[in-house]
Amino acid sequence: MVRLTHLAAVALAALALNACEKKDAPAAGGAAPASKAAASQAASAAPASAAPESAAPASAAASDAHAGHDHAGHGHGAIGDGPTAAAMGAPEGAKVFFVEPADGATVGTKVKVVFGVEGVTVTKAGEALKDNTRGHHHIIIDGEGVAQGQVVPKDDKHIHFGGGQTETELELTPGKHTLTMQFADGAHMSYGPKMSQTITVEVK
Ligand SMILES: [Cu+2]
Repeated sequence: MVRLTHLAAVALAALALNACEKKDAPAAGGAAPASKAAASQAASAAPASAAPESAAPASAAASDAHAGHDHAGHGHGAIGDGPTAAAMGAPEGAKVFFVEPADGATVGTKVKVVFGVEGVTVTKAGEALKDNTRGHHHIIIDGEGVAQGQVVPKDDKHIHFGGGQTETELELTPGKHTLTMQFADGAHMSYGPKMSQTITVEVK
């Protein structure tokens, strides 16, 4: 009886040791479950009991790194670390403007619109997410520009030109309307009021 138990213990210990080696379990803990004879699954118990200890420092480190950068104005997680183009803001002196129509123009219900840029390059949506010299146009009909870092909504009044278009034709109802250009980065995040212009047109 004594011998059997002893043998069993040795066998279990050997098993546990073996399991540990095979699993390259996070060190330490491995021996402990073996002494509890129950050691039903020394192999799985070891990593499990070791996990909380080794996981804690790892996640703490992660959240430290996380705290190290500025969260303001960028959509976190979607595009990885570091500021997005929109969060950086467009370069000094850059602007967007309507080439057509002119502010205050009287136009038909089909309105040709031509977008102008200075100091930035028009590119497709989804590209150059960290490059604050790039982005694409949006038109907001009878609405307002979008605050810097906010994603431009997509609906009847907020039209994206994610293909990198520099002109379009709008269909408007008769009456007075405002057209607002809004430049935004590759992730549709607005460069804010500096990269926006609003004009009024009279549709006849
Ligand atoms: Cu967009």
